[in-house]
Amino acid sequence: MRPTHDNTADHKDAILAAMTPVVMEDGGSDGDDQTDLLTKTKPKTKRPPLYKVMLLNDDFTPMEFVVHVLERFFGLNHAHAFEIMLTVHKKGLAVVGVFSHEIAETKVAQVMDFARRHQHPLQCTMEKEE
Ligand code: TYC
Repeated sequence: MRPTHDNTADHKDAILAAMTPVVMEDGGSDGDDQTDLLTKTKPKTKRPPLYKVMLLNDDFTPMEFVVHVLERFFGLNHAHAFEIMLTVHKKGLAVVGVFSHEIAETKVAQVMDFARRHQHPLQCTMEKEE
């Protein structure tokens, strides 16, 4: 006679599998809407924000000093440094690099300190990138 409830080992495994929530390592779909409600999570892979470091124009800092700053603190070659300095001179400001918050802060502090020590009013600022 056939039992009312099939309690074979295989069938017990199938019942347990159906009751076990599927946790996907990537938070993706397992193709089952029911378990998705229980297990879908946002993969948090947000990159840290970047910061633009800018030089501002003024009427007093010598051009050669600005070129030197760009070579020394931003690793630009002479031609590139001269070009960026001229952009600042003509347009009022220019982005001279994009960095993590900590590196950007260090660059700004280094430039401001160097300018102050040489008694030039050169200004360097940072701004979060959109
Ligand atoms: N305008 C300055 C001058 O004519 C040169 C200069 C360039 C100053 C860039 C600051 O960030 C600057 N001597």
